[in-house]
Amino acid sequence: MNQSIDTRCGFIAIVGRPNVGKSTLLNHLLEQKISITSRKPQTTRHRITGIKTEGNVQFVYVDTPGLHKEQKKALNRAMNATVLEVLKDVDVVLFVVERLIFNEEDQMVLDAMQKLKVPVLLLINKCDQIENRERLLPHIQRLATLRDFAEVIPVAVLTGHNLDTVQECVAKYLPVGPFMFPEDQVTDRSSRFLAAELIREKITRQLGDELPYEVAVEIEKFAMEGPTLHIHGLILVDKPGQKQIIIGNAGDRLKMIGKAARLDMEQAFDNKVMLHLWVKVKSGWADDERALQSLS
Ligand SMILES: Nc1nc2c(ncn2[C@@H]2O[C@H](COP(=O)(O)OP(=O)(O)OP(=O)(O)O)[C@@H](O)[C@H]2O)c(=O)[nH]1
Ligand SMILES: [Mg+2]
Repeated sequence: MNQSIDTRCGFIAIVGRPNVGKSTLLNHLLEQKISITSRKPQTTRHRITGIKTEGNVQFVYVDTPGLHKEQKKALNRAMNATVLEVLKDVDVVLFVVERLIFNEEDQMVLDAMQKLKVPVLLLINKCDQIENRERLLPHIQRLATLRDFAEVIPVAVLTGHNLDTVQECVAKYLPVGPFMFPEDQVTDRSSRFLAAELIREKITRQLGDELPYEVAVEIEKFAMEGPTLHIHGLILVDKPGQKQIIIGNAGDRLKMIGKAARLDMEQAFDNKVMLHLWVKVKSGWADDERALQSLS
């Protein structure tokens, strides 16, 4: 039988304000870590595609940076622009909010989708953290008046609650058509990109609030030598003081960052990894449109 008649395939954007759990959702839907996560807002900076093929359905999920109000720096403006760009060309949208909150930034996301004709599924995440359960239903009813959502689904991504339902619902709305990617492909991002992101994740997670978000990572080497994958990562910071914070006492912190990143890389690349990290000051990169392009 002709595959294009039998199969469904489409793009599903995952949007929402920072920190609601979009990247965690992508990783759980894929059952694989593709997108980095942390408890801090604005962790994701790029559009990240995660592909899942199950039976006759291919889901092409697109994780996006959290849409946010603060747009002073070029980096922040670029992140918001990425979200709007992704929304232009998708088949289904997963709009993620959290707990019983719907604030100004959630409203911004909703406004950005005003003219969209494709189905928007509203996911209320972190339901595991809702103490007053009886308040959930009225909250859902209120949110349902904000737009004609195709579905409203309470979920807890971390515990997996209702994720099957999400996937089943998404499948219903995907257009009939041939697969766009090979069935075993999980992302369209390169291994180099994933390596840089894993390093950035460990920095974001380990540095608490000591460091602003002005850190970027470039991979200078990514090569097999014998049975070992050698990766060299250059960490760019904005100010000399930040370099010292990342390096830590006698290099302690950089070692911890390196170790955690290496362990994740070995899992992601299914190979022994030798990771070298350097830190360099490159002032103003988060405000430099050209530098941003080289990072995307
Ligand atoms: N309790 C609880 N925490 C969750 C759940 N889903 C995600 N989180 C946590 O929420 C935090 C933010 O998750 P991310 O996936 O990085 O959020 P994001 O929306 O991608 O954030 P940005 O990339 O910054 O826009 C992390 O600490 C997650 O572990 C959930 O279902 N329950
Ligand atoms: Mg994210």
